[in-house]
Amino acid sequence: MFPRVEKLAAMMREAGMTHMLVTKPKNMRYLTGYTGEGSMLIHNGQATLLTDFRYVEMAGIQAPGIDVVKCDSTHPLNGEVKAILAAEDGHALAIEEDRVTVAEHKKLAEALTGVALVPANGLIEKLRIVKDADEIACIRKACAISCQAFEKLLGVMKAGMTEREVQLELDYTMLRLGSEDMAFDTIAAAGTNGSLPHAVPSDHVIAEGEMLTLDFGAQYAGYKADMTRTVAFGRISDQLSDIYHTVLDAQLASLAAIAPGKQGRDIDKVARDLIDKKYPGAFGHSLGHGVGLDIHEQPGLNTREERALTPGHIVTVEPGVYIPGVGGCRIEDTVVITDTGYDNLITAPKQLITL
Ligand SMILES: [Mn+2]
Repeated sequence: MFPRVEKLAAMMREAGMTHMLVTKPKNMRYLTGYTGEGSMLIHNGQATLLTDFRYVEMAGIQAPGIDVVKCDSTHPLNGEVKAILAAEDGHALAIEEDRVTVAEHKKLAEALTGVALVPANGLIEKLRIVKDADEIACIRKACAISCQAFEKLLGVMKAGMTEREVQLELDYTMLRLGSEDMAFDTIAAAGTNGSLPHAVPSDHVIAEGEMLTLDFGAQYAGYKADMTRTVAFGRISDQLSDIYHTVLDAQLASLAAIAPGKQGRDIDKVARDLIDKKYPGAFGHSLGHGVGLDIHEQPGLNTREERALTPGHIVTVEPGVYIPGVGGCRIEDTVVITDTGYDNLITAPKQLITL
């Protein structure tokens, strides 16, 4: 009934798991389409949603045919889980160990005496790492909205605006173009703020001679886009120009290295070696990360990633240079790995744009 639940069930059988309690909202959505609160028990190859009155009707609409157990104060969720395990002779429950809090774990352990709580070991994330055609289409759409919004912004953005004004204009434009939300809080960092990779937009007034880094993304059907562009206002210094072109060279070189079968660390190294030669230590974060329902997913493009890129992986490629007191630059695309290389979902120009 739910193909992804069936795939998970097969992985569970292989891992010797009989019951799994899914509590991450994105994982519940991925498996069945359900976006509300509650928990989902995967057992016997099926999904049972445990939720309260507020979500019972919605569950039937979003995930037609899903088995729903209505919980309330006299039928608490953990008690319902216990009853199902007891009826099915389940002695171990896999839980999302990177989500369940210490307090929740304590309550669960008290409610489920005699049941071992074991780690789910990221089985669902392993499924989510390879995107199917529908998911790729949603991320492509989110990226297209992001690029359209950037293009419109270029027509209205000018020196004299604050970072915050630019951020609001960009966010509003993405929403007008069909983005259901921001994929994450938009970053707008001008001048010396540009050395802060995750700067919060401020009342800083953008001046001639500064660069502005914009890191943003639209969201479509739950799926996120992630892109960064850095633009110049008026005439910038030779130093800033060199920073820009170093980052651009690193971004293009690492993109050119992308191919199925390559390890994430190989791609990271291409950009890192190039930048370290000119600006040692100025590129302090990883080259990229997976994107999907979450803004940071697997696989990574970083110094440790040994997994091979596989068709259906969607990753960002985002080298940067950050120099405190001077400024910074980052250029980022979101790409999908294909059988022969990659498909860049971000089409916005990358040559230095001067406004
Ligand atoms: Mn990113």
